[in-house]
Amino acid sequence: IYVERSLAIIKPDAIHKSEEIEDIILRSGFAVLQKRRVHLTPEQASDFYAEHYGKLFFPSLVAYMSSGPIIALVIAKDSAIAHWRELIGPTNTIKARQTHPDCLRAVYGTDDQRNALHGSDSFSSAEREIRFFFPDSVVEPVPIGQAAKDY
Ligand code: YYY
Ligand code: MG
Repeated sequence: IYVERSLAIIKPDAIHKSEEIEDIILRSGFAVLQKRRVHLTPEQASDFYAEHYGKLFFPSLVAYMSSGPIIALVIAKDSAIAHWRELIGPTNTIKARQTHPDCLRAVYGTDDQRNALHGSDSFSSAEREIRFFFPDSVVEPVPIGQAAKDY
């Protein structure tokens, strides 16, 4: 059995709350395996969100994600991908405030686009997104119990 990993991003609108958010991540039982603060160029933001290329919101999404520094984290726990998605909540912060008032996007997000946090949506996107931010990271899965002491 191996721990599952997800990419998490603290986006530009929530960067001033990053310490508080990292604290919540740890208290929710995730191990933080890697962490990097970066300011993406518009081209890098476009690459990261390539699946949304051509959609109406794409240009403003790219502008938002390259508007300031972000923090990318590799987080790990059992079912990390689903648990982190559940913790951050629905994509649209405004709707999230109505239906999931305690989720992180409801608390830290700004509007229907600037939603404070990113989470990988599947195993394959997690692998791709982790490699995007941490190209040199180990590819082998991390055995449970070793995450905390080895990283
Ligand atoms: O995975 P998640 O972030 O919850 O949503 P996606 O559908 O993958 O969209 C990525 C990103 O794009 C979202 O976090 C905000 C933005 N966005 C938007 O501005 N307007 C939409 N209608 C849908 C998504
Ligand atoms: Mg997505």
